[in-house]
Parts: sequence; C-alpha cells; structure tokens
Amino acid sequence: MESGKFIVIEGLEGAGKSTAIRIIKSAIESAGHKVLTTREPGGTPMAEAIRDCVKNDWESEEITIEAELLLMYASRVQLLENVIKPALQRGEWVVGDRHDMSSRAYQGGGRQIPANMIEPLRTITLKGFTPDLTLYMDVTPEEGLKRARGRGELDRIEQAGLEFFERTRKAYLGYVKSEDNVVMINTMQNLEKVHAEIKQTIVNYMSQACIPG
Ligand code: T5A
Repeated sequence: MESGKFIVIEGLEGAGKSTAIRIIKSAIESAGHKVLTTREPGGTPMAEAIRDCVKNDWESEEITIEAELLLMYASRVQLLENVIKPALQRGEWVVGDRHDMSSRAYQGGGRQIPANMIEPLRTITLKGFTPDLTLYMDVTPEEGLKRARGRGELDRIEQAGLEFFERTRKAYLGYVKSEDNVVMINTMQNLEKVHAEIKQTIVNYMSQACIPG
C-alpha cells in the first residue's frame, strides 16, 4: 500500500493555523484520501499531559528553557511513533498543527538555544523523519498576538514578550529560505486571498505528489 503524506502547518500564535488545517483537510479528503489531524505539543494521552505541563504557569517554579525543549521533543516522539507513523503506514494523510520546525523556531530562535544543542535531540527522536510539505503562515508578532488576545487570556509561552516572538519569526523566515518543501503564506492580506492560496498550495502539492515515479 502507498504510504500517506505528512503536511505540517507552522506559524506564530494567531497566524490562522486552525482555519488553514480545516481548508487543507477538506481539500485532501475531496481528493479521496483519509486524513488524520494532530497537534503539537500533544496528540497522545502522555503528550497531552506534557502539553499541560509546558503551557501552565507554575508560579513558584520557573520552567527552564532546557526543560521546555526536552518536553517538546518528548511529546513529539510519543506522537510520531504512536500516531503519525502508523497512520502514514496505513496510507492516511496526516495534517499536523506544528512539528519540529516549531522547536527550532521557538526554542532555537525565541529562547536562543544553540542549534548544536537541539540537533542531538532531533537525531534521537526523529531519526531523519521530516514532513513532506510545510506551510508556514506568516504574521507579525504584533498582529498575531492581537488576534490571540482577542480569543482570550494568553498562556505562559504567549506571555514571553514581543522580542521573543520577533526572534521566533526571524528563525521561521530563515527556514523558509533555506529548506526544501516549505511554502510561505502571507496572512496579513485579505482573508479570502489567504484561504485561496492555502487551497491552491495543497492542490498543487497533491497533483505533484500523486504522479507516479
Ligand atoms: N511551541 C510548540 C513551542 O514553543 N515549541 C514547540 O516545539 C511546539 C510544538 C502551543 C504553544 O507551544 C509553543 C508554540 C505555542 O506557543 P497552542 O495553543 O497550540 O500552543 O498555540 P498555537 O499553536 O499558536 O495556537 P493558536 O490557536 O494561538 O494559533 P492559530 O491556530 O494560528 O490561531 P487561530 O487560527 O486559532 O487564530 C487565532 C485568532 O485569530 C483570528 C482567528 O479567527 C482566531 O480568532 N484570525 C484572523 N483574524 C484576521 N485575519 C486573519 N488572517 C486571521 N487568521 C486568524
């Protein structure tokens, strides 16, 4: 059986990932594929517990940036081995709300953890596994946080401050330039245009991915 594809949506808070995922899921299903959606951190019982851990504000105890990094990869490997890989092997397509690029952008760029400290964790947990396509939804931190605030209280990571998100965005923009299979969507334009670009990107990808050879 042909294995499925792993499509990842990345971006800062308020980039509009939730709507993008709905559009992508519907386009892939229309082409006759079964779709599973995932989120990171999270997606298995243990990974969801880790999600609560990293999003919580622990008041008397500061979460170190090293613990935050390790927890992101612990959550990721649980999801990858228990959910993502089995689904791909069953021929399903998986649409992920965040994956490895989030850690490299937030913990690498935002928290300024050097790449040579992140790399060994990637080797241990991912073992060379990479998404087939990544859609990076670009938004300025000002606009993204304004949208996120409109939805309710900001969580621990969302309270990290504008400079943190500027560094995170800069890291994302670097990966868009330097890595293959990454498409950037500018979300600071007319919403209909944003949605049309997302749909076109996935339709183009499917037409290429489904050509044998
Ligand atoms: N994290 C995660 C790390 O630090 N390292 C890692 O390795 C990983 C995996 C996850 C947090 O963990 C961090 C990143 C995050 O801080 P989360 O709750 O999953 O926590 O946070 P997000 O993934 O950022 O989820 P959000 O819901 O905040 O972002 P979305 O999904 O991009 O935003 P969305 O779609 O819900 O939109 C937010 C609001 O904006 C509006 C929407 O209607 C909604 O109200 N909106 C727009 N408004 C106007 N114009 C547009 N173009 C709009 N797009 C959306």
